[in-house]
Amino acid sequence: MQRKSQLRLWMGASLLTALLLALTFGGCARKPKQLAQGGDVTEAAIATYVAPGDMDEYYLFYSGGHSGNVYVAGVPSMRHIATIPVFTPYPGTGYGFDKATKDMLGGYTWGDSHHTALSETNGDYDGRWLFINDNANNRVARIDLRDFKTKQIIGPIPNVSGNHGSSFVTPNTEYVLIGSRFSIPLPRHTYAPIEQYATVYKGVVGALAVDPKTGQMSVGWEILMPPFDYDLGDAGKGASDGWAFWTCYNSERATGKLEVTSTQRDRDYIAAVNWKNAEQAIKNGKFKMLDGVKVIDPKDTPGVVFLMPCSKSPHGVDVSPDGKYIIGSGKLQSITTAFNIEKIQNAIQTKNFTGDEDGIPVLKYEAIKDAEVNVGLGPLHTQFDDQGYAYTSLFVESAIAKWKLGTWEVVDKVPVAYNIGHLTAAEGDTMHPKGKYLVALNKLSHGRHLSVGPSQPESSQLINIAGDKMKLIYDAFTEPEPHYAQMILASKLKPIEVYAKEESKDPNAIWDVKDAKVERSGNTVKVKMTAVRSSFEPNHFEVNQGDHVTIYLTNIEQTTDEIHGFGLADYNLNVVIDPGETKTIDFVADKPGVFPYYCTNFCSALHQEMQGYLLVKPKGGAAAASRVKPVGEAAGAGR
Ligand code: RUQ
Ligand code: CUA
Repeated sequence: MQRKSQLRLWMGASLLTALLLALTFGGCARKPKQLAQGGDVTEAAIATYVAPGDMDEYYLFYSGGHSGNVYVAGVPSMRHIATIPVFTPYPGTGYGFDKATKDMLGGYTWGDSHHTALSETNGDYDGRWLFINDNANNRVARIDLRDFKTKQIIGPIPNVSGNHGSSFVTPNTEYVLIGSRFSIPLPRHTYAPIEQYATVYKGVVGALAVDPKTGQMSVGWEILMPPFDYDLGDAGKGASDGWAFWTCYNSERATGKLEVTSTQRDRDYIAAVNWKNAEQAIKNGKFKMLDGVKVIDPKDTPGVVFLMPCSKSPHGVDVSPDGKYIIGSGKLQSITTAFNIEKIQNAIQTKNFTGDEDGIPVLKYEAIKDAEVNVGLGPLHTQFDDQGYAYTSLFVESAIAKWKLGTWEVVDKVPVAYNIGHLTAAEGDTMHPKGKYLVALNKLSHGRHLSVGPSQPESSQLINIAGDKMKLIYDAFTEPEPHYAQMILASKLKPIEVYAKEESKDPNAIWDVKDAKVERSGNTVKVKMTAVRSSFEPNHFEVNQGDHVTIYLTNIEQTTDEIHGFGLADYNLNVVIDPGETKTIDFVADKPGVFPYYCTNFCSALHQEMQGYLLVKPKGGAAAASRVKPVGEAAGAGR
């Protein structure tokens, strides 16, 4: 099997080489250009080409920014494979229309998803869950990687405002980190004039606890922080296990035009939280309740939080694979700072402080740093490979710098197109990065694709990092807007292909068309419905106007890919049921008339015949029905 696919790969590669050579020397109109970075086109093509029917080596999970989604692609092909809706309704999979997902969205129709966080065991991806934060509405979601579906959304999380410094996980997924990007008077919904910003407004950092069996999140604890803007985070591991770090800007506690007012000081901070001590403080009762959450005030609880001075307006903070170095990047300077966890712990023990902020000790910068690495302009985020190198994205310079941990020399740079934000290397934020691939997540893509007008996609560029020199090998594009992304070995995931009938826990599921039924009690109507190639059962049912209708719809198929949909026009209902899945559809039949329902997923030769009717008898009988205006008319149709 292995040999066969290797042979296929080799044959594919040689065919491709022949083709590319023919193209290069044959004077064809589509002559491949030399890569801008001087790389070899043929080599790049072979490195990224995944032949039809072959599989990619890695899954790439992109956050979808304000689209509220997560995108799944394969590496090295960079092909988009799926969209996982998280914070936003998504008709493509019927997400946000059935009762369970609608309840989970809690009335919100968007979120701003920033940082993917694959669950970890002993500091490595374990392929169980993917967490992602919502920067807008202070939430965190959990996707189950067994079926690639969003299973929980927690939030709005009390006291957190703008949950940006999230959802990084600790090495055994004990916690998912949370943090306030915006400080506000607490608890939420408290009013205080903006003039009191520096004294009354507060930020928090904290953690959601994760049930190790189920992945279920609950609010763990929070720490009351000065009114800075908590930006990015990362959990310690190895040598720094038990610590969590967040960068913060605006240590000036300024308001107004922050681009000026918050960049006055030479240094801002990284907040270092000893989360094991935080756990202990909670156990010892050293907290107060704030909006239902256990909140630690660092001035009454020493030993939990310390501030590490960092280059001004820092953005990313990233812990090296062994946990020894904490890399903080100040986006307004050309250096990135490598802090040493041993030195940090020493400085804490010897009380090598230079002052405090609201009772939180500030560590002496010179005592805790190992190096300032001159990486280039606008450093943001850092990832790691398996050879002891770090890769830092340079927003202003539009490049990636490769540098060595420990010797601190910058050994290579590759330009990207353009203005890179995050970057992600293969398992590049774990204790055992894999090297080989790096993806640059760029903010601008101008001129790299067919024009689609003023609203342009984001660009992601695949870079080969296997050799000494980084080689740009592929351009891909996505919908707005990936922030972070993570890459996990495909072999670590074993997704299911159908929901097994034996595992169904829904008490309202039925598995035989003969069990389909309509039950009425008062003005409540319950419909147990099946979907199977190529009909719904019941294929019509009648209710009275004003009835509360619940349909329990089971796709009784047990065959891969046999998905059915249920679209009901005028009632704005669209649900998709995967094989073996049951979904609950809940609505009030407030519009009288006859409404067709039909299968939305092309499932068989008789897919088009998979349809039925909802009949809604008008209040006051048939005479009233003829008086009811058609829906379009009532709404004032046309523009
Ligand atoms: S951010 S471009 Cu929301 Cu992670 Cu750095
Ligand atoms: Cu079922 Cu189309």
